[in-house]
This record gives sequence, C-alpha cells and structure tokens, in this order.
Amino acid sequence: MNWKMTAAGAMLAILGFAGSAAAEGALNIYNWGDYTSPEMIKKFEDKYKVKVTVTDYDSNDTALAKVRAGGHGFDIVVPSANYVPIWVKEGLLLEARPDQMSNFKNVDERWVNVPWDPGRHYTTPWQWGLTGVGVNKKVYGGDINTAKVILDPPPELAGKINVAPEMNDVLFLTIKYLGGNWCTADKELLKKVRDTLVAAKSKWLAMDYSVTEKLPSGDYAGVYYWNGAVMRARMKNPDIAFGYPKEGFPFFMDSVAILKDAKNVENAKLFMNFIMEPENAALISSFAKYANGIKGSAEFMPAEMKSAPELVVPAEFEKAGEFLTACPPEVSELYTRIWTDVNK
Ligand code: N2P
Repeated sequence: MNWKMTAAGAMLAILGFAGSAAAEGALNIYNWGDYTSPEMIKKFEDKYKVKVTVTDYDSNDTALAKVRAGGHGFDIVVPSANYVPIWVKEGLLLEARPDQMSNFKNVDERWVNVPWDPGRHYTTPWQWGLTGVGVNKKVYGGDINTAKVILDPPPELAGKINVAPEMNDVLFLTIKYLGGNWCTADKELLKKVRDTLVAAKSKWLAMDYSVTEKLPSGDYAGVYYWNGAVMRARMKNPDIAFGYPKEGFPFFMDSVAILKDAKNVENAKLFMNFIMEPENAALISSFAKYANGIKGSAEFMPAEMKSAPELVVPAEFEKAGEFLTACPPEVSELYTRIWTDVNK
C-alpha cells in the first residue's frame, strides 16, 4: 500500500466518522411494535429533516435485555412505568430534563409528579391504558369481565387464547384472581399463582404480541391484552368485545426516554419536545388507540375514541384497576422465577 492510498483511506475514515459523530439527520427509536404512528414520524422527519428508524420490541424485558447488552445503536426507548426505575437505577437513561422543554407545559398535571420519575427529569408521557380481556362474542357468549376467561378458560375458548408476553401484567392478573395484593411475597399464594398459570397455559394457544391482526382474523378467540389494540381489533371485526377483569386489572403508562449512550441526543430531545405538542400526541393516540398524557390533544383525536368501550372504564370496574408499580427487587426475583417456570 502506498502513502497516497493510506492517506485517502484515512481521509475516508475521518469523513465517515465525522458523519456519524455529528449525527445530523438520524434518530433511532426502539419502541413496542405497532405502537408508533407512521404519520407522526413522517411529520417529525419533514419538520426537522431527520431520518427516523423505528425498531420494535414485544415486552419490557426484551427491551431491557437488548439495551443492557450494549451495541444497540438506539437513541430512544419507551419503557412502562413499572420498569422506568430499573432503567434509571442501572444508569441506562440520560437525564434529559424534559421538564425544562418548551412543550412540557402541555403535560397533564396528573402525569408530572409520577412515582417512577418524580418531576419528569428523564421521561415524557407516550401513551397509557390498561390490560384486559378481549373476546370474540361469536365464540364465547358468557361473562367476559373476569380473569377466569384467561386463567380457567371455558371450553369454547380453550386452545384459542393468546396472552401478552409481559411478565408483570400476567402475574398481576393471576395474583388478583387468587385474592392477593400486587407485590405480595406470600409463599403459599405464589405457589398457587404458579400452579394456576401452568394449568392455564396448557389451554392457551400463544403468548404472542400480534393481536391487532390475529384477534379480528379469528386466529385467536380470547386474549389478555392491552385495551387500545383490542379497540383496533374490534374496529376490524365488530364481534370483538372488551372485558374488565373484576378481580383486578393493571393500568400502565409508557414513557419516552433517551438512552445514556444515544448517538443522536439533540434529535432525541427534539423528538421528546415534539410529542408533547397536542396535535402530535393526538397522532400517536389516533394510531395506536391509547390515551396520552398531553392536555388539549383529545380535540384532535377521532370522536370514536371518546366513547370507546375499551377506553372508557365503566364505573362499576373503576375500583378494580390499579396502576402497575415496580415491586422490590427481591419480590421481582420471585416473580421472575415463576415466569421462567411457566415458560418452560
Ligand atoms: C400494544 C402495546 C402496548 C404496550 N401494541 C403496553 N405497555
């Protein structure tokens, strides 16, 4: 190799490096699948001349494991409330101070001083909702406002059930069904939780994420899944109905955070501020059919969202809902063990 070639090579390397270090024009988002409005992304790309790439995950644990392993290349992640404290504690998130951004004034007061991120130094609201039961009424006509549909399924639904692959949501449902409190460490109760889940799982078809297609198509006749996705399924197939497990169901909020090793921090901050604009938050919700935490966004959302049976919790079930929190690490360890057993 002569000197000139080496110099040219070095030159290219420098240019290439400078190109990615300056990171103008790119943003890599790691989010739950089928959850990010393409229209909102396009609007952001056009406004800031940034090329956005969205990569999907199907559970909090998948996302956490991937980022923990390093080398992911993502700038933004969208963990649920019960996971944010773990991300912060492990030093995976940048303290991006969304609370100091210009659009923060649009965040509903209710979602500012949240236990998982007091004052919102790390995260900004994405969407919130709850996990409940979705059933095809043509297949099963009985009571759907109970966890029994999933945990002790009627013969009509056996072998046709899909459960969200989200450990805490499933354990929450089962603990409540058996009369326990969330984050219980009661050994006897947890043994029952395990046995109930092992027995129930033999009657499930899948623990899969793709419900917006497979519930309306008839591949699944019963699901334990998030409300917005079931609303989308019902819009494709009116035989789908949503039930609120009276024994107890979990509420969630997913929040947008910037990763500590993000390469495109400025673009990620622009994105955080962008989604706190009511019209943009409305695009997010109109696509995925969950509520968001941004004041003034509802007026930009389709009318059917204001009265959707999946989004408006009936008064009689309001008390059964509980916000899903992070359990102490020693309790989470017990739950992880049960989950591993159930998934064997
Ligand atoms: C549904 C995504 C819901 C995320 N596609 C629940 N945290």
